[in-house]
Amino acid sequence: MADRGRFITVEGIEGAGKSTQMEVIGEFLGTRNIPVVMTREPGGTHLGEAVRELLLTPDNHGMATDAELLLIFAARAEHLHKVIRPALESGDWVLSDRFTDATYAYQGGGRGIAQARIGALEEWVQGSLRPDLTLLLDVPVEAGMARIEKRGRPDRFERENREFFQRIRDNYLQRATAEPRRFRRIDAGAPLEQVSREVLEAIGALL
Ligand code: T5A
Repeated sequence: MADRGRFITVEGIEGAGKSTQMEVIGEFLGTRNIPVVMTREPGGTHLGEAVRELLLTPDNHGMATDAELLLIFAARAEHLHKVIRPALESGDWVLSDRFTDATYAYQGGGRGIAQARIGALEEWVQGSLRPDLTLLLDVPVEAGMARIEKRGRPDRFERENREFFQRIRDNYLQRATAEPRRFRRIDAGAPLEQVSREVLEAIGALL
């Protein structure tokens, strides 16, 4: 049986540079001939992408916070079942743009849902599976927002106020401090080349 692949997640507030760094990591692993499945949450499966649409459309303004939380974990259960676990078991690496730390940060820190309630769902849906490495691209809220402001119509999350995103950033930072072995915090307000260099250093350490 192949060795289990590595599971890497990329986290941060909007505009932190997650998509940009996903590409950088994907290219790097490609040059090392490491098979990698690149995916995202919410999403990554047919069902997950449909749930993503429900979560992001501003038409669902005022969604109950528990409905939001449960939709995210429903999409995650499908993602784990169809994509993440099979890939890891076959020896592929999995690189996910967001995972459960985003739920603690957004639904916990942002919306105020108790961490223990999120923890119960995490246990139910994931069992003992956790990422091997989580890259926290940390950027001040104003800087992240400035990067995404030029884009078109803001989604349901992007319409929230600065305080919401500040709570999310704070929650991510607390989690990174609490789990220093899994997290690598990277100053994502720095120039792109520097961020990419630090990201690849962290990935290189897994090889
Ligand atoms: N969500 C998700 C939850 O609430 N709970 C959950 O459990 C999960 C999984 C998903 C939404 O769902 C929520 C959180 C989110 O609101 P998303 O598309 O995954 O949405 O996430 P976004 O954060 O919205 O993605 P963004 O595209 O906004 O941000 P990225 O990917 O972090 O940023 P990126 O790479 O697109 O870069 C943005 C811009 O900045 C530039 C890029 O070129 C680009 O123009 N940039 C830099 N500029 C200067 N210096 C740098 N170092 C730069 N890095 C990138």
